[in-house]
Amino acid sequence: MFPEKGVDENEVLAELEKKIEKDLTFDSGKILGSMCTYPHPLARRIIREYIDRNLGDPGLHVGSRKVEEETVEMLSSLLGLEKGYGHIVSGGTEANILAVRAFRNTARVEKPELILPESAHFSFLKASDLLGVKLVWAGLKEDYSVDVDDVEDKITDNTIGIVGIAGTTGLGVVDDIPALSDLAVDYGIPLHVDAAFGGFVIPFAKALGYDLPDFDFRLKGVQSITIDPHKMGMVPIPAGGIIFREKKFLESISIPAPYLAGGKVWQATITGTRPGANALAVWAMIKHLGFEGYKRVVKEAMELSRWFAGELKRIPGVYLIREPVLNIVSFGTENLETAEEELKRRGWGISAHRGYIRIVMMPHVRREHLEAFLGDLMEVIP
Ligand code: 0PR
Repeated sequence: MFPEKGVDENEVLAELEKKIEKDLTFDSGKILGSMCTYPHPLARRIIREYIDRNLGDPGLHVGSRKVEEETVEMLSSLLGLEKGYGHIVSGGTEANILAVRAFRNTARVEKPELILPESAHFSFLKASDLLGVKLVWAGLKEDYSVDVDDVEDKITDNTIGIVGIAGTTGLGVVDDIPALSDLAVDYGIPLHVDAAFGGFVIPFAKALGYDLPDFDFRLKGVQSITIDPHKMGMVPIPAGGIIFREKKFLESISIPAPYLAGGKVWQATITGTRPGANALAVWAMIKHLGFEGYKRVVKEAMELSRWFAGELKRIPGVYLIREPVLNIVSFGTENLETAEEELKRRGWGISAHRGYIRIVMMPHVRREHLEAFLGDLMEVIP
């Protein structure tokens, strides 16, 4: 019911606090299955301060628009591209939708089809539904990466693009993007890399010496990349990222908004009015942490994952789905559903809907949290 009379601020706050009391918070150490994290204090400060900035009307917020451009430039450079074209968007879902939309609009075929791995995130189902693009699923190999031969077999005249994943949602697997890129070049089809999670992990892990495939614009077939600052970038929600190699992709999805303060403005994003503060926070976090800072975060997360995987292997009745590739460890148990239920009852923020439990070593996850979790796990398995 819409209240007739307003009430005092403190009363509202007290009522609200009560209502959200049951929310799990990142500082509780109980959230182990999320790809989001406790936002960095600098990012929080920026959001608070500049919450009014709207990138949907860049003529009003000229400075913020420039900062978004610089952010896209910095992300492009992280991904091996001197000048990229893109936006800070609401998340990986919007970024993936924009990529599929750009591929569809530039391909101009009557019955568009997109080839993607069976491990792809469900955001592509939304893209398919919204854009009338048929999804053609490619199978996975034993190591859970996409079967590139199967991708090749599925290419037709209707193929508008191929998707590769750099950090799958369930297991953190990185597809053989170099092989997919070769295919893309050979057949003249654009390749989109969903690095929503891996984009803020792989470049740093490679610099630390982890053996991971190339996945970015250094590969000629890669035409677009999703990279989400609101995952391992430690920026508050919403902050996704989409980068295109060429301007034509962005232009193909740009709609004129003729009456805005900046004169005739072109909008490529799904959202019109959109938070400038989050783009400013991405810029600030990249400036503040730099490559070295993110490398430190990733080093800890990768080491913790290897340690955790080793501990899991020592528990009878528990098995790893595969050795960790990035900072995600997924495992199964004999009576998974009962174990999940009991772990949740004990307050753990995890899920097992894919047939395994996924633990994501986000920056808020510490060894002591995992030790406590392992203790509970040993108690709940038969
Ligand atoms: N691409 C990949 C590879 C993803 O893993 C995800 C999200 C997306 C795209 C879509 O990104 P947005 O959710 O930003 O639109 N993967 C997470 C997942 O499904 C999303 C998530 C995050 C779920 C935090 C739970 C959570 O607590 O696991």
